[in-house]
Parts: sequence; C-alpha cells; structure tokens
Amino acid sequence: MSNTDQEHSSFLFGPNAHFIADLYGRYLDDPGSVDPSWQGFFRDLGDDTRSVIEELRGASWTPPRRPEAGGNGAVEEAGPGAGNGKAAVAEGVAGKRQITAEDIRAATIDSIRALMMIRAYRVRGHLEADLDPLGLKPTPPHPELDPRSYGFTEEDLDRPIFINNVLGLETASLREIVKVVRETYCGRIGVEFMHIQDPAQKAWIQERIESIRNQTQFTEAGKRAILDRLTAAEQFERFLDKKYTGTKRFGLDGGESMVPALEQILKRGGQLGLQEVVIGMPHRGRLNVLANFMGKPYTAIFSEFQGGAANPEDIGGSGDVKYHLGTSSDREFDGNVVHLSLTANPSHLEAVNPVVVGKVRAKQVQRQDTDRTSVMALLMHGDAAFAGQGLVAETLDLSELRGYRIGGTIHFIVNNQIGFTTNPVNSRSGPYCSDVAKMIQAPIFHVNGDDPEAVVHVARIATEFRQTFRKDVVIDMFCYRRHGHNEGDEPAFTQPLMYKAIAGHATVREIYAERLANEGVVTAEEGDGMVQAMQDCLQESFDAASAYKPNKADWLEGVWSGLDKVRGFGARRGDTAVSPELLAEVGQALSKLPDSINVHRKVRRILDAKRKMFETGEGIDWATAEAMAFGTLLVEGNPVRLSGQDSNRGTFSQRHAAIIDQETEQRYLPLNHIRDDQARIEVVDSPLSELAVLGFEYGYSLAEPRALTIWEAQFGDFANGAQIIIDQFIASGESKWLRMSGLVMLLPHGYEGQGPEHSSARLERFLQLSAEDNIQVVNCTTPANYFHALRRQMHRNFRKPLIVMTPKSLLRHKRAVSRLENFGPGTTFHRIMHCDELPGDPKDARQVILCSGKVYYDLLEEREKRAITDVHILRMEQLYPFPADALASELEPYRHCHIVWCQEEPRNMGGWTYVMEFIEEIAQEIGAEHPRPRYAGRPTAASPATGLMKRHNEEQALLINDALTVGKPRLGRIATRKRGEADMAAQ
Ligand SMILES: Cc1ncc(C[n+]2csc(CCOP(=O)(O)OP(=O)(O)O)c2C)c(N)n1
Repeated sequence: MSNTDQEHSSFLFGPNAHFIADLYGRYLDDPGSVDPSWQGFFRDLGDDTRSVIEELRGASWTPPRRPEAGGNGAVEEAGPGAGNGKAAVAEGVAGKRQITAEDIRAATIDSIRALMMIRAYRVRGHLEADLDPLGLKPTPPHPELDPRSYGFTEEDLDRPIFINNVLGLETASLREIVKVVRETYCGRIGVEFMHIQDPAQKAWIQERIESIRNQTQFTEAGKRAILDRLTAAEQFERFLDKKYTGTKRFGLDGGESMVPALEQILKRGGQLGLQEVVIGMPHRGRLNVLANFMGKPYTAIFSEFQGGAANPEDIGGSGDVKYHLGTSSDREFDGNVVHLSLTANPSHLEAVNPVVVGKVRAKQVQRQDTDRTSVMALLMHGDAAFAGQGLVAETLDLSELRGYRIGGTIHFIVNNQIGFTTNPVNSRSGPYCSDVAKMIQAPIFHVNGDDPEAVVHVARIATEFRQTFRKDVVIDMFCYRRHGHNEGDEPAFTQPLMYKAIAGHATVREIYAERLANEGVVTAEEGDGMVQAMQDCLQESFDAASAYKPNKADWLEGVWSGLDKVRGFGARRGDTAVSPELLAEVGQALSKLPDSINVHRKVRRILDAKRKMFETGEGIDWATAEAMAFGTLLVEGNPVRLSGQDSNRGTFSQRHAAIIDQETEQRYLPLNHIRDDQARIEVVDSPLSELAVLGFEYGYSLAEPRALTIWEAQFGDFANGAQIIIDQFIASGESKWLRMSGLVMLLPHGYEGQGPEHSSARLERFLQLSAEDNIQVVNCTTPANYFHALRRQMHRNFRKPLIVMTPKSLLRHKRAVSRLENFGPGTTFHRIMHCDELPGDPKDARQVILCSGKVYYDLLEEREKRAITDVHILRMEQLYPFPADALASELEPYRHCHIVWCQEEPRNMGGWTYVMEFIEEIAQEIGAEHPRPRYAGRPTAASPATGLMKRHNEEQALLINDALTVGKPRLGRIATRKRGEADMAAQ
C-alpha cells in the first residue's frame, strides 16, 4: 500500500469506526432503521458485537447526537447506513479520493472482525498457551482463535486494520495483530479473566498484561536472583536425595520455580504495604519452602531427618512428621520487613485453608488493618487436591463475606499434573484444576513452570491485583514431579510415558542457567559456581546437624505471652464470678434499647422478660446467661466472636444478639453498647458450611487468645461435617504442634423426639477424642454453670478448646433457670452438681443416679411425680477432664447405694462407655457397696434416634423408669438386642 493510500485509509478508519458504532446502536434500537445489508452483517456478528463496538469507539468517544429536524446533522446522516448508499462525507471531508460505501464497509468490517478475534484471544487464548513443560499432550487449535473464523484469508494478512489503540496498536496488519495476541495470550502464560464481571478488575488485568505483552523485562540483577533461588531450591532437594535416599520428603523437584515466585510475592507485596503473610501449604515442597523461603536453618531440618525433635524435649507433645510442621520468621526486602508464619497442618489436604484464613482475619483485627492490605493469606495447593476437596470451594465462599473476608488470598497451585498415581483425567471433570476458583470470579494465571521468569511475572501481577482489589487470585503453575509421589515410590508403574519424558527433561535451573548464559547475563562458570556454593553451604549445615538442639519452643510468644502450658489436673475454675454492679450494668444494656429502634413486638417481650429477670434476680434463662458471659467479658476487655448458622437470632429463636429494626432492617447489638471503652462482639450468621467455618474460627482462636471465639452448630449433629477440623486440629493440634486454642464449640444436643439428625451432637465422639488434657467437654444443666464455663475460657492462664453440649428444650424450661446470685461474688463453675433440693437425707438413699444434661430434668420431674425420696441424682456437668476428685467426694455419702448411669442416648453412644470405668474405679476407691454402675438408657442403635415421636416418648419413659427403679438390673430389651447381635454375628 502506498503512503497516500495509507493516509486515506487511516483517515477513513477512525471516524468510520465511530460511524459504524453509531449505526450499530441504531440497529439495536430498531433493526429496520438500517440498510438491509448492514442488518445482515450485524446479525451475523452475534452477541460479542456490543463489546467489540465499545472498544472500537474507545473510551473518549461519545455517541454522535441524533440529527434534529432542520439541524446540521449532515455528518451523521451521511454514509451507507443512512440508506443513501453514498460516501458523501468521506468524499467531502477527505477530498482526496473517491471512496465508495463498499470501501468504508470493508474497512470497518475488518476492524470489527479483528477486534472480535482479539476478544476471542482474551477469552480463550489460554487454551492454546504453551503451559506444559513436558508437552505430553498436543494442544488442539481452537477454531475461535483462527483468523479464518472471522472471514480473514491469507490475502488479508498485510492489510492495515484500524483497531483504535487496542493492544497498543492504532492500525496494524492482521499478521502483526495475530503475533501480538499470541504473545500476550498464548505464550507461556494463559490468563483466565474474562469471567470477571467487575469492569474495573477486568480492565485492570487486560491493561496490565496487554501493555507489556504479558512479559516483564527483568533486570540482570533480577535474573540472577531468580537463578539463585532456583539453584537453592534444586540443590536442597538433591542434597536431601543424596543424604537421605528414599526418605519421604515430597520434593519440589520439577516445581522449583515456585521459590522465586514466592520471593516475588513478598517483595512486591512489601512495596504495596504487606507486613505479614500467613501461609498454608501441603506436603509438596514444604521442606524447601521452610528452608529457602521461610529461612528455617538447614541444620534444623537435617537434624529432624536424623530423628531429632523439632522442639526441646521437655516440652512434651506427640510431635509430627517434618513435612507438617509450621514455623515463623521475618524477611526483609528493600527495607520492608514482612513477617511470615507457616501454619502447621495435618495430612488432610486443603484442611488448613480455612484455618489460615481465620488466622489472617484475627491478625487484621489486631493490627487494625481495616483495608486488609497489611496481612495476607498465601495458600499453596496440589492440583488434584484443589480440584477434589470440597473444602476449597467452601473456603473460597468465605472470601467475600463480611464476617470472614480478609481482602483476598493468593493461591499458588503446584500443578504437577498428577495426584499420587492418578491422572488429571480421573481427577476432575473440568479442563483446569483451578476451575472452582471461577465461582468467586478470581482471575487465574496458568503458567509454564519451566519458564521461571513467566512464573515470577504472574506472581507479581497476582500480588498487585490482590493488593489493589483485595480479592482472591490464583496462580496455576504447570510443572511435573520428577520422582514418585514420595521418594520411595516407583512412578513408572503407573505413568511410564510421563516418566520417560521426565527422565530426559532438563531441570528448571539447567534450562534457565542456559538461557541466561545465552543472553550473556550469567556465564556457565558463574552458574556452576552458584551450584557449588550452595552445595558447600548445605554440607556445612549437614555437618552441624548431629549437634543441633532446638533451644526453645515458640508457642508462647507474641500475643500468647503471659499464657502458659497447663499444669496438673484439678478444678481449674478461674475467677469467673462477677460483681453485682457489673451484672446490673450488662443487664441494663441487654434489656433497654434506644427509642429510635423499631423492635418486633415479640422481641420486645423477650427484652421485657430479661429486664424482669434482672429486676427480680430470678429466672435467668440460658440465652440471658450466655449474653451475660459475653457482656461481662467485653467489659473486661475480651472481644467475643461467635459465628454459626443463624447465630444472631439463634436456631431456636433464643439469642437475638442483633435486634433488627422492623422499618430499616438495621442491626443493633445491645452487647456493643454497655460502655464506651468495652471490647466488641461480632456475631456472624455463617454460610451453610461446617468444615470451613469451624476451621476459620479455630484459626481465629490460634491467632487471638484474648478473644472468646465460638463456633455454633445449627444442631450438634451437623458438627460431623467438620470432623477433619475436630480430629486433626482441635483435638490434637496442641499435642502435635504445640499450638493452644481456646475455641468454644456450641453443639445443640438432647433427645426431644426430633429424629435421627436433630438429637445428638455425638457426645461419645468427643469423649473418645479426649486424652492428655486436650479438650474440655461439658454438658451443663444450668444457665449459671454455662456462664461460668464460658468465662472460664478467658479467666485462666492457658487455653483449651471447650466443647459444649447446648440445650434445646431447656432454653425454655421453667426449671432450667438460675438466680442472679449464681453469677455473683463467690460463685464458680461446678463440674458436678447434686439436685437443687435433696429429696431426703443421703443416709436414707438407696440409689444414686449419675447423669449429664437435659435428662436430669426428666428424672427430677418423674421422681417428684412419684414422690420418690430414696433416689438421689448427681449431675456430671463436665465429662472431660473427668472430675474424678469431685466425683469421689460427691459419691462418698452414697457409698451404700446402687449406682446408675442414666443417659438418653443409645448404649453405644452418649457418655456410657466412657464414664463406666471411671465411675467403677472411683466407687471402688471410696469403698462403695455396689461399685459397678448400672446402665439406664436406650438400647444400642444404628441410628442415633427414632424419627417417631410415639416411639421416642415410650423409650424415654422406659429409661427414666429404669433409672428410678432401685437396684433392678433390667434385662429385657438391652440384653435381647445385644444377644440378637451376637447371634447374628455367629451365623
Ligand atoms: C484429604 C486427603 N485425602 C487423601 C490424601 C492422600 N494423598 C496424599 S498426597 C495425595 C495426592 C495429592 O495430589 P496433588 O494434590 O496433585 O499434590 P501432589 O502430591 O501431586 O503435589 C493423596 C491422594 C490426603 N493427604 N488428604
């Protein structure tokens, strides 16, 4: 094309692009208003046209005004779209050449087509990106990325096309456009971002990557730093492989680019205000991260390989395998210090995610990081785990919720394209392991792990995105796993072809070192020197390992200082009584609202009832006692955080923590209005998740020992959806990792005929988990005792998780109330309680019933109804730690009596199998006449409870009768059931 032609063309294309845009607007308003040939053209373009036209218009373009009658609308009216088929304007304004309507149309159609193609690259370019270092599967061409799909032919390759500065190109040939879009979208990075609905976020990513063709030009120093980190990462694994051949280490070999990428996140993050990063990661590469990112001394790691403990031996605990351990450190980049803490985790992949997120939230509160840019979560994942574990989705779901958000997590997937021995095709239904992250519209950067510069580059963009938009972002690094799942495994059993390819594949460091040598940045000798220096350093640390002794455990530092490891059993009451003045002050706040709030009339009645409780000092119910515990702790400076499904109102409409204005739906939390200088309560209605939410609250409790942190189940039965957090963290975290938690779990429990899933919080499971003073399990019968149990959590110098079986019917039971004096001076938590009023002298008793929780009231009522005076009742308010000393002294007056354990749960559930040995042993110790306790409860059962009310009532009556009947071992149904089972087993 000659210069003159070009002048004509570029002149033409700009204005006519606008013209076409306007024409398209008219078409959308009324298709019949434009020439039929244009109608056909617009129709064929399909849905994407609108956005393409918008790009063609450019940001500065404003639509032309519609011509007014008699106005000077000549410009807008002219042209083919106006129906006159004449290029009057073009001719008139250009004045250089006769331009036909066909010329204009061809040119602008080119523009539109080119832009549609560019758009297709933004949406689908990642599908043709060069992501797999092994190149095992050919990437099939996608038709939407083929220029021919837009009507272009070979002949169009060099014709200039106006694209209005898209991709930084005003006018470019098709050849050039294709080159740029392929560089940007189909290189070694594939970006998924067009699913993001927020225009600012989408535009930010587009601009960020298109402006530099998705490539950072690293300085020489930057390239050296990348090579240095790759060398450290590679040589560390090699050294371990050599010294501890075949020992499990879950090496990073093949995924080494993660290490410089993590460095980049800290460096760029530090520049953007980041001060602290909480990290969660799986087994893969964990030792490498500990050593080469967190700065854990190599000597310490080698010592652990040689069987040394991670903590001083006098600390105790069961310890854990080395690739589960956490640590913390400070790193400095360009004068910015960033504190890092890697959270300890169990084998259960992804289980640590919500724990990390909860920790971050607590730290943000501590640092008053209201814009959430100082503290960030960094989660690493395996590809199979990210796709497979539902907890990933549950935790992502927390990311934008008011009560849980932390301003975004950076996710880094080490996508080695295999899970143990399972291929991706058997691992997931979607094309990418990262697909679940689209549910929160997170941008996803797929990147080839053999290109460390590309990996560092996306780490930088991801960090900027997180700090700018405070939103989750995902890096999916395609790589490979050089060895078997662990180093003792033979991978060729199952993936022979893949492992043949890996065997012949140079390491990431080798590839990069060669590249830098070719670029003349680092000579081959220098590269080898880096390797040698690393080897020397490792050898030196190795030599020192046998003499290495960890000098202190780090568990009572920072916000934990002042707290201590628990020592000895016993009552451990803590000082939980509250002065009458403070009780009155909290009572006042709980029952009086500002006049401006429009309260629901039933809530008003509840508040009036509360006022009466405080005025009379009588009848304080469960919910009020709980609010009193919260309120008094708040005044004492302990924040309270409660989250669970429908926790504000309370599943049983008992709590009403937030009063909702009936006109405006504004929330008012009376507990935040006791005094000006009090701590705050946060009551969060959680999403319908147990696993993630319990994990989050557990994480919160790890980072904030001075807050009372509570998770509440809707019904206790649902807690088993969170079993991993219970087993792997709450019950065993302190023993494995020396991490205390004062988390409270509220689990509604009790047999009230509501069926199999609304009766039991599976008390037996918590009791089975109880050992080595790990948790506390209580099943209180009075509001005041519950109050003291909650306050006790903050009023001792140690922290232990507290599992509370909470009531349902007792919330409104007329006898399950306390008096104000039960909260006042001199009061405390009681592990064992006898009846409120003894029916007679213990000397005259013939039987003593031990029980726990709601069944106490059923026994009491029936005993009164039958006027029984020789059966006394002892309530075990705390089941673990088992109150052996208290039980011995409470049982003492009943040495001559029969002892019965009464429970509502089936015999294979509830407390029976746990308490029976304790009771017998204690009874023997005090010289009881009948030391073996008798069981009164439901027979063994597969399902926790019947779904039939009639049957429930019969069963309940039977077990109460059984418990109250003196000395009578009931054969009948229990024995029959057991014999039947034995017979079946024998057949
Ligand atoms: C919840 C859970 N289920 C099963 C396992 C056993 N397991 C350990 S590693 C692994 C494969 C993980 O694959 P991937 O997530 O891709 O990580 P990679 O080991 O490949 O880095 C499996 C199944 C586990 N640790 N956790």
